[in-house]
Amino acid sequence: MSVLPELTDLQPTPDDITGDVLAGLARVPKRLPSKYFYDRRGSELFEEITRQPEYYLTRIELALLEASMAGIAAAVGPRAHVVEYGSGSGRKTRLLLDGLEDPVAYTPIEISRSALLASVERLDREFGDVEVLPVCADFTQPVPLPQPRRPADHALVFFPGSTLGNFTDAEAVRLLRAMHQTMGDRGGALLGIDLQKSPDIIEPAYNDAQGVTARFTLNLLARLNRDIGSDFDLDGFEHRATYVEDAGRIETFLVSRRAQDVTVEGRTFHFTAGEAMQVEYSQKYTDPGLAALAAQAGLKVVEAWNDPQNWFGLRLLQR
Ligand code: AVI
Repeated sequence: MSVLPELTDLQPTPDDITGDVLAGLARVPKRLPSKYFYDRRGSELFEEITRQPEYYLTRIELALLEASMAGIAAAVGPRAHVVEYGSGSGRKTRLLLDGLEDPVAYTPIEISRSALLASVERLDREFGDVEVLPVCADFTQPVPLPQPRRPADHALVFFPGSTLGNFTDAEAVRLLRAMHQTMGDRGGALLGIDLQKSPDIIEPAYNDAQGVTARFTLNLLARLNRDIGSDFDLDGFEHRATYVEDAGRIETFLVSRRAQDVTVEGRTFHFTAGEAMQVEYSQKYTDPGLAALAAQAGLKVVEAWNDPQNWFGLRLLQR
């Protein structure tokens, strides 16, 4: 029988969330952090997004990972400690752990305890030789890495899904600096990045016909109401996602359908009718753009793999 690996639990407390939300609502324009999308329901809805026909990112990245795995394994080298920022559903992780040569350990760092436990339980059962060392934490903050029993040759940070694009450039550089630290001298980082292309392809991915993305965005408010006692009226807001070509990113907002007040921790915030609160960025990259961010973190792009249409890329970064 498989025993669940020991969990390092640094999950954010309701006080952390309240602090972030109060700070975001005090800004002009108002802003909520997208990292709070991923409670249990939010993680389920994100999984559902990845199955929508318009959301090409996951489908293409999985195929690309599969097609490029031999080259990735050769570039990464044997006996890696794989450290994943976010654990997702584990589909990409499974391909990576299967394809790398003799991986020693796997550490997913994931903010949602339910998503972390579900994926870790499955992976631990499937990969008996790989020590699984889960950490429940916000990976945007420094996280001490657990040490595997069998020494690894190097660390490989795995950050698929173009999740880097959910951060502003300044935050992305901070995250890349954290990766620089985690990977050590001989390590690397394997990033999945969505590439710039026609808005006709990008915009529908964030406005699917079934409305799953809209439910995902609105779930942020339901989650905050439950966890920090705010009183957002879910019928009072609607999802809006637009591709801003100059910035090369999708900008997602919750737009107030009417003038209304929202209370958080006894503080009242007024929304005008039509006021747009920013909730997520999804940056789309060019190679020079990514190289510039990496350089600010002391990293170089040393290998690149794209799908045949150049819609999505995998990039290996090293010091
Ligand atoms: C997780 N992240 C990379 C997704 C994205 O594409 O920005 C989250 C998402 N938001 C709406 N749809 C998907």
